[in-house]
Amino acid sequence: MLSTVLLSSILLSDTVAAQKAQNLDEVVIVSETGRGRKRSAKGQVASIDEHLSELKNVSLVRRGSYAWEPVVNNMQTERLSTTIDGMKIFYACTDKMDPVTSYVESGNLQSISLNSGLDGNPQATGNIGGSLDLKLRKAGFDSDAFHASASAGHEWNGHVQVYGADAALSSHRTYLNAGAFYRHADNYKVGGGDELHFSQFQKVNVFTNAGVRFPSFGGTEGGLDMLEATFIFDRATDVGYPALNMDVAKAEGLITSLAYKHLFPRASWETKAYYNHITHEMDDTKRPDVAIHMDMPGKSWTAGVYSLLTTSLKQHDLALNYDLYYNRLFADMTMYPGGAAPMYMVTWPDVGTLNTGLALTDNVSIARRQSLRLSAKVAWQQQRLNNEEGYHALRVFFPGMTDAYYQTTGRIAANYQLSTINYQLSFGAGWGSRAPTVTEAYGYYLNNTFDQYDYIGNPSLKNESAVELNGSFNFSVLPSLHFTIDGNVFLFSNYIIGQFETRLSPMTVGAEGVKVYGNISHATIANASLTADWQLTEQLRWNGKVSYSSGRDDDGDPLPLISPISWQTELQYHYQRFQTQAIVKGNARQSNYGENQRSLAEGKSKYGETAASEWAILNLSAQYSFLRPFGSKRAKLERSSFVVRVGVENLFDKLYATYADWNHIPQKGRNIYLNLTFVL
Ligand SMILES: [Cu+2]
Repeated sequence: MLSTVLLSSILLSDTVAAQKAQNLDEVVIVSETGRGRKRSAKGQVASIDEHLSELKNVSLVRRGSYAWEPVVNNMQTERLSTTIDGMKIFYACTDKMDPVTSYVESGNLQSISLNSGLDGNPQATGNIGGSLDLKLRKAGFDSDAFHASASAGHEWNGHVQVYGADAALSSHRTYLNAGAFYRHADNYKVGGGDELHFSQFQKVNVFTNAGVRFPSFGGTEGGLDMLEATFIFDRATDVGYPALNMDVAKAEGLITSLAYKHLFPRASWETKAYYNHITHEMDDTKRPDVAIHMDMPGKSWTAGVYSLLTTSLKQHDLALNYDLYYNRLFADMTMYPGGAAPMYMVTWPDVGTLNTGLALTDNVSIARRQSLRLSAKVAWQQQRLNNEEGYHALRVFFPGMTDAYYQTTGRIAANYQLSTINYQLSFGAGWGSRAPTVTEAYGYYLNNTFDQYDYIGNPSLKNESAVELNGSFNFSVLPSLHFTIDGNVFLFSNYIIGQFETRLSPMTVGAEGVKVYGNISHATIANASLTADWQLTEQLRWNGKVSYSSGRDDDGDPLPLISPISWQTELQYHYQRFQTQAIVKGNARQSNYGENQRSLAEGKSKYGETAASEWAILNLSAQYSFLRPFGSKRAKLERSSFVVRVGVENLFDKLYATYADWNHIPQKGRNIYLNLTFVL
């Protein structure tokens, strides 16, 4: 659906300039009409999580069928930055049930771009592993008066239903688009046919964007000053989390922004103010055998502004960004032990974070085939604990703590690229640091169901930092056969991770003990991959990929949730408006987990991870687009299209769980889907 974009040339050139200056490592196209190699076989009907899984460096931690947690370069949320069109947004769940990617829908987005490692997008802070920016889809200024699209999808396993529609009105001076998206899923069946209880969800999303271009002095055409506004409302209800002890009654996000843009002859300057608000309510009332019923709501709101200037000066493509945001995070918990008085505690003590930063990136063409990219950011932040009760509870463990903290973080990265006809070579290095997250610094008895420990934050944590080295080599064996080898290594100092604290006893029923976040002197995460791409004939294309990762703590023990060897091979056949593909993918056995001798002697698995079996599945898909595909500059009628996509995932109905499936909840069994998209 939502295939109504035609950016005016003025906006398009602006976007291209911004992308050049950002050196995007990978982009997945979400909207039906966007152009680019990477997109989901399910088209725009795919969930954000499915779109994300198309990215090479991304894997997803799954706690249910909704709201998967993106992992980049084997690093989770704490070490990543996720922004929506440059806007900061923070999740509101102490159990990570709501990564911020769960508060948008495919219909809202044009694409998702990923910058791997420390070379982040200008608004990113704390992005050691990488930064994701979700690019909103806007109608743009265009002479065409009206576009509309509608889509519907059905998946037989779990009776997933997806409906979406949108419409856009645009002219040279103004545009307005609006749309709605609805998803509903029942419990799905795992391989072999068993139903996975509490894997249902429901979600609605509405959005609107509007833009005005002011007339230039003395001119009749649209001018160089424009104002753009965005509004997104997203609400998920009755979301089951089969891997956790609780579900979600409601997770609601409100995202708003107002941007002012001015175009200079060789530059663009955008200033955006934004506000977003998230409410998250957990629910265990539908679970059988709950020992102690609990209420656990969380709230997050963020207000911010950024101002980005991009320009081209001789051989330089420069981007200068200033940003400022203020975020409030509060979560509490009320336990209702049968027959006794309720117990109340604050789990995130209403932490206010004021963060401001300055970023500069420069893409320099050194010679005809060589370029250098430099990026740097420095950020300063203040945190204040606004909830007295939460502050005093934490102070019992840290008598020296105060209610305000200051941190300075930064990053700097350089990357050199050499391109010839036969090969492309790039290597880079960077350094960056991040401040502890609110959970790591001030969390209070947060039960982690992965290792069954209650976690307490540590306000005296030092910033974590890392040196990154990366390289990539792309070469052709035949004109039609390309290989890419790439790798990166992150050498951490003061790596933040939970550590056993035997002097404290847990509060959660069934918890094994307490961990307190601490800095370990060093840790290493390394990733390497080999990809091949072969255009066999004009119609037939093959690609394959294998990747290897490793993560070690200061004792040399494996860090948790590091991918085992993973691989994928895909054959694509393309003839006119018909396309079909077969993908086989799998993981080797996950046998590298932190079960060292010392912790085993104490009867503990260091990070709670256990083995995951190897697996492989086969997916088939096909698509046919009737009428002329969108994008041709013909008459409007010819631009309309009707796309049918059908496919089957996990054809052989394998029962399997990946290393990233929280508590080994099994993946979907055989799943047949049919998606229809109509674009006018
Ligand atoms: Cu939650």
